[in-house]
Amino acid sequence: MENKQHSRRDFIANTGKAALATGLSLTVLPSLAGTVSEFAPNPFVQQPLPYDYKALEPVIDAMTMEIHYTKHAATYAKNLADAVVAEKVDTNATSLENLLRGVSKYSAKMRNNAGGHYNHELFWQCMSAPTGQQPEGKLAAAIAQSFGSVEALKTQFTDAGKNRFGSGWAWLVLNADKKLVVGSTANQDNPLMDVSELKGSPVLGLDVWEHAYYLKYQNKRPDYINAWWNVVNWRFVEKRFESL
Ligand code: MN3
Repeated sequence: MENKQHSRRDFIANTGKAALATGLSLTVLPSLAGTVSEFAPNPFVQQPLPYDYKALEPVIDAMTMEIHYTKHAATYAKNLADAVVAEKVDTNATSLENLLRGVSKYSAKMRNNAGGHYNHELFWQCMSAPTGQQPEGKLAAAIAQSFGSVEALKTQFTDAGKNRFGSGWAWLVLNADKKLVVGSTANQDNPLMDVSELKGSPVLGLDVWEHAYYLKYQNKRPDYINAWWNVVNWRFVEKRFESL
């Protein structure tokens, strides 16, 4: 089942690339139209996890992953689908990112669930089985320019996550000046939103809600963040950065 879904996703992604390469119109792929910086073939729908629930152990335990994906994140996706219908959003005509950019025009339900869905979809992709990867290429150069070093970036980002009071997210963001910056948002807000103080395109996001870590780390959010660096999928983060 999961393999089948994966190959379907690969097929869609490759079809999109092939269409670009041959100059075919992307109108045959409405879900991709105008959404070049989005990372999912159908951004309004929860995508299969790119790995097993236990893949991120020992950093994130299988039960936390399963509850997080099938309960918390699935609920955001369902509530987003309801809000999109209730508030008459044409998902063929607008991207999820554009909806987030103008989210102040919609209800609190839309804000919480569009943000919650988008943030989790990005979060899953930002992780992979512990590999000891380090940032490379253009992303590594941009990190050196903005922060001085990867270690300095990690310190700032970890502080942003630790110091976010209550529930929220820590972010590495490409801002309007094409500079990398670090910050955090409350609840399920994100830096795409017009209501957010931190603004830009999310490159890397970290969920610091207690549901993301409480079973294993209890109240020790800093321990969770420090361990989390071991499962960051820098190969994905590099691609994401280069797509912006
Ligand atoms: Mn979460």
